[in-house]
Amino acid sequence: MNDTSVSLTATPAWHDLKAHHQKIHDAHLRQLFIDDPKRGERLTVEAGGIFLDYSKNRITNETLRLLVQLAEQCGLRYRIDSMFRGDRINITEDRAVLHVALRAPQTASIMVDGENVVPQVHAVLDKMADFSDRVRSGAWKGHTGQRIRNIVNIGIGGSDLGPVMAYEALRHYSDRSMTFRFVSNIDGTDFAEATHDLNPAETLFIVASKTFTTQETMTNAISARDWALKGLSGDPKAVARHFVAVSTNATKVSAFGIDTENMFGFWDWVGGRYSMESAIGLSTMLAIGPGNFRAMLDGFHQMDEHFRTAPFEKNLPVLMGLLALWNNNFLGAHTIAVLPYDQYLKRFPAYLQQLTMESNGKQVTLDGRRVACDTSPIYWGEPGTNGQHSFYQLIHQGTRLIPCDFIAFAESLNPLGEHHDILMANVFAQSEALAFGKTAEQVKAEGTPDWLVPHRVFDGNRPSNTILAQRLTPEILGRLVALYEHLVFCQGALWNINCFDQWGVELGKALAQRIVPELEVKTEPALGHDSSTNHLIRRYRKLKGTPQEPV
Ligand code: G6Q
Repeated sequence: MNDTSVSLTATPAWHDLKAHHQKIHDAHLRQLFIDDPKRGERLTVEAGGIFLDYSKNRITNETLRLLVQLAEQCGLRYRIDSMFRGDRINITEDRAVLHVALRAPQTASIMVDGENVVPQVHAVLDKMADFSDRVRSGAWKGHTGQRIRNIVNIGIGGSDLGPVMAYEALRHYSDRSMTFRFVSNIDGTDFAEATHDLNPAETLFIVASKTFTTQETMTNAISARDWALKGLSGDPKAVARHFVAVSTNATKVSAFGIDTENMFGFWDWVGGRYSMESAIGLSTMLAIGPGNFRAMLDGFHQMDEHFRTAPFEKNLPVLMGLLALWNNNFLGAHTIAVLPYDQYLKRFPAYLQQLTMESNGKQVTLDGRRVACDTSPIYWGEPGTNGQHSFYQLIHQGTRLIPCDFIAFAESLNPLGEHHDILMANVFAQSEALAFGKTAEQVKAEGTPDWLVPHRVFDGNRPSNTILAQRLTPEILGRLVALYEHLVFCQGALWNINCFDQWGVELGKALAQRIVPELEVKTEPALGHDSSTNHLIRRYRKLKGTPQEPV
C-alpha cells in the first residue's frame, strides 16, 4: 500500500540515532541549558495560539535533526498526504480515515469513492444545529409538552469519551439551565445514578453508537426506554420525542423505535475515537450551541492545516510525536503523564488514553510482521495541582523515567483572587524541578544532616513538554485534540502500524457473550473454560444464589 514505507529500525536514521543516543545518554538538562543559554527560547514552536516549549527534553540539535530524518526516511510525508487524500489507510478494515473531513470548511473538497464528502458533513452539521437550536430554545417539546431540560448521552468508548471530555472542557460555555449526563458502563449503577433525579418528561436521550449493536449501549438504551416509558404513562409514541440516535445504522435505529428523522448520521471513514466532532458530538453542541461547536471545528481544522503543511521541524504534532518516540524507543520511558493545569480538562487524560493506546497499542506492522521496537507508551494523568499531592513523588524521585506533558492557559475562565498565578507558578515549578532537580551539594548547603541528604536529592534530567495557550476556548480545545490525534498518527506511521483498527478489544467481547448465558441459566451449566474461569463462574452463581450441582 505504501511503497515509501521502510522498516523503522532498518533506516539509516535509526542506526544514527542509536549511535547518537550512546553519545548523549548521560547528558544532563542542567548542562544542556548552561551550554546554550537561549535553549529555552529556541526549542519552542507556536502554531495557531498553541505554544510548545520542548526545551526540557533530553535532546540536542543533532537529536532533532536525526529524528526529522527518521520521519522522512519512514515516509511520514507520504503517510500524511495519504490520510488527507482519503486513501484506505485503515487496511485491516479497508476504510479511509477522514476525521479531517469532519472539520473541513464548506468550500473544501475531499473525495471518498469518487464523491466529495464535505457537503454531507455540512448537511449533518446543519441538521444538528437546527435540532440543537430547537431543544435549547424550548421549541422541541417532550411527549407531555414540557421543554427538555436534561440530556443523557448513552454511548461507550469513542461514543462517550469525546462527548464527556468536551462537555467538561467547555462547561464554561454551556447552557447552565440544562443538565447533561453521560451513561456508558454496563454496570446498572451508571444508568441509575445518571437518571435518579431526572424527570422523564423533561429528559432527552441521545443513543450514540456507530454500529447500534454495542452491548453496553444497547442494554443501557433499552433500560432508558423502559425508564422513560414508565414515567410517561407507557405510551410508545413518547419514544420519538425523548430519543434521538447518532449512528451509521439506520435499520437498527428504526428497529429500536427511533424515528430516522431524528437520527444524525456519520460514516464508516470516521473511527470511534476520532468522532467527537461528528454527530457523536451532538451532546456537545446541545451544551455549547452551534456557534461554539463550529468554532471548535475551526480550531481542529487550523491544526489539521498546520499538520498538513508545516515543515517537520516546525510542525507541532510531528515534533511532539518524534519526541514521544525518542523518549519511548531510545530513553526507554514506557509511560507519558498528561497533566492539564485546568480543572475543565479533568477528563482529557481519560480521553487521551483511548486515543493514544487504542490507536497505537499494536504489536504487528501493516504487513503483519511483529514490530521491532516498543509501540504506544501508556498515557495517564490527572489535572494539576491534585497530582502533585499524589503520584508526582514517583515522577520526581522514583526509578522510572516519566516524560510529562504540562498543559496550561494564561487566563483563567474563573478568575478568583490569586488562584491562577499560584496554579501557573506550580506548572512552571514542576517542569523546572523535573529538569534541574537538586544536587546533594545544594541539599547539604541548606544544612541538611548527611544521613538525610540522599532522601532529599532530586536527580533532575526528567523530560517534559509545556503547552501554553491564552485560554480554554472551543477553538483551542479543537486545536489541542487535533494536536494529539496527529501526534498519535505520526508515531503510528513511524512504527508502520495501523492506528485505526482495534482488534484487541474483540476477544474479551466474544468471551463475555459466551459467558452471559452461563451466568443466567437456572440450571447448572456445563462449563468448558479453564479451571480458574470455571471456578469463578461457579462462585458467582453460588453468591447470587443459583444452583451449583448439575441437575
Ligand atoms: C473507537 C472504538 C470503540 C467504539 C465503541 C463504541 O475507536 O471503535 O471505542 O467507539 O466500541 O462503538 P459504537 O459507537 O459502535 O457503539
